[in-house]
Amino acid sequence: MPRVNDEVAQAFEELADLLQIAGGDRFKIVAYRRVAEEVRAFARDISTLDDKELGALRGVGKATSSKIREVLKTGTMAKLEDARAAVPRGIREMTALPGLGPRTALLLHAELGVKSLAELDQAIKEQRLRTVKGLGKKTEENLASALRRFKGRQERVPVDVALRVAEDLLAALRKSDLVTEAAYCGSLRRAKETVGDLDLLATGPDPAAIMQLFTSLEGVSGVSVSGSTKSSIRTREGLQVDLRVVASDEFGAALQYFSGSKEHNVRVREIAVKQGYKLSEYGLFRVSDNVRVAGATEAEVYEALGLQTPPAPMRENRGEIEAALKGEIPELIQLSDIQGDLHSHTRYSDGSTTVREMALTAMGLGRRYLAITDHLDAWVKSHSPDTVKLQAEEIAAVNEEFGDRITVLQGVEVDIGPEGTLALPDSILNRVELVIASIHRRYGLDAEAMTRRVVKAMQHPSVNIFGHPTGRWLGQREAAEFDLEQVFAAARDNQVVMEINSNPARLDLKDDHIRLAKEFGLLFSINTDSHNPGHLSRTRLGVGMAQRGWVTRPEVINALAVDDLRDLFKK
Ligand code: DGT
Ligand code: CA
Ligand code: CA
Ligand code: ZN
Repeated sequence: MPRVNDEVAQAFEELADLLQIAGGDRFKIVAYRRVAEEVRAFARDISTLDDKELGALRGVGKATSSKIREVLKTGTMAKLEDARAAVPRGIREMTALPGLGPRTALLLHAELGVKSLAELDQAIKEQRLRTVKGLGKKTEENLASALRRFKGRQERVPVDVALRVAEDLLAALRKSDLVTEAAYCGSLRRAKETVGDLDLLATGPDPAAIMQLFTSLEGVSGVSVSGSTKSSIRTREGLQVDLRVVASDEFGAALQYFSGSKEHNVRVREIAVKQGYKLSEYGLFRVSDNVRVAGATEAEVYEALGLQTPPAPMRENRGEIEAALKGEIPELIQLSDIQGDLHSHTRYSDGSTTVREMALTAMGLGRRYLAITDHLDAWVKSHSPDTVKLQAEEIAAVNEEFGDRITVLQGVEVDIGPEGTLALPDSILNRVELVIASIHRRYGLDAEAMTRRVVKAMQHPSVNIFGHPTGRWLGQREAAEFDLEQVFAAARDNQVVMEINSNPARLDLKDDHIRLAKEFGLLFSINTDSHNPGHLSRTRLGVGMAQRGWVTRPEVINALAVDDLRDLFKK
């Protein structure tokens, strides 16, 4: 659709919203919305229309025509400007929140005096929305989660984007002779699923020159702080990046401090104080004589305090301090442990390419096996019923060609219906080597129905893996509200493996849920859910999430060799 049409439509929509908030004429409001719809749906650029053609659009009379001309000429209309002036800016911002229309915005303003997103946030925290007639507790909860998502979308960046930016910047810094060491820390190093800002550290003999280099790097779109030891820039991706340059004997202490989390650091500092030390980003100092006892490496800081060094993804004060004190930090799964990938798609469903192309890329990444797990239900319905055989032959040919370098397994990803039945007949499920069962539709069932649905699916003897278990979609959809404990118990009883889906928009299961699943003794499969070859390198994102969930190598089925894996699937 032409961009000008969109602009005009938006102006009319905004006008309608504002008039509605201000209590304007209902018929006019409806008429403006209709014009917006009509203009938006019009295929040609409306600025090319003559008066007669413009007047022929549905709902467009003489007055509207001239308003459209006004927007085309000036980008706005007098009437819209008046309406904007009549409605406080904050209230206009509020209507940008999904689920908060003009009617509710008006009600909130009239009843609670709320006139901005910040005030809305406050009112929700104080549970005042539920006191308003016509709103109630459910609306309050819905708006609370909409607001959280809205804030998240505005401020936080997905981990894959942050990782790419960080690695590009670090590579550019490391390439220079000015920099002896550089690293990223903060939430990215802790492998969080989203990142607020990037925290980089560097060391080198001439800090000012490093700063000079940093603020002029390619991809920097703005510089907000430019000091001799700290600079902040914004990248093209809209990500804020802080760089701190420290002395080389402070590097470890700074890495420890800026890796966080804050909660973890508070605990470590308490331990330091109890032992007569002071810990800061400059080092670990003995209070009695102010001598620095550690600081060059992170390990020496932890060691001096009698602590094991917890891997960064564990540092959330969720038990890792206790474990480190007792020397019981688990040996977490590493990317290099991963032997294969058990979830991928090809042209047999919604993937972009062939089995062979996918296998080639997986091979290049050092994978020893790859499971092709297409959604075969649609294909089976619309094509020959022997799709499974056809695909099996294609896979056999690829296995023949690549010999012992990579093994391609034939699996399926089967949809779990609302009642918990699987979307493919047993005759197909029995013929493939592995079955991933996942939910793709109808997430809105209540918790009880969802739980029943998932438990029933797991009881099907063919199911090996529960795919992207909670269905969360970062910034858009929360984890489904089923009873995780019942589901995990059913998975244990039926030997179903939990997926840790590495799609950066999913990262599902997430850390807390992984730890709960571990308590049930469940196993995990860290999968990419690739729909094209580029997705196959996402594994490390899933490994990061697994590390945040304290997962060890014996708990990960795709750290097994392919023969052992095949045994496991013959349950
Ligand atoms: P983010 O950026 O929101 O994704 O999360 P972080 O963890 O990267 O937080 P950020 O960028 O505000 O700070 C980076 C690290 O610096 C943080 O993880 C721990 C450390 N830090 C920041 N402020 C404080 C503080 O007030 N006290 C302590 N102990 N550490 C702090
Ligand atoms: Ca940060
Ligand atoms: Ca920061
Ligand atoms: Zn999939």
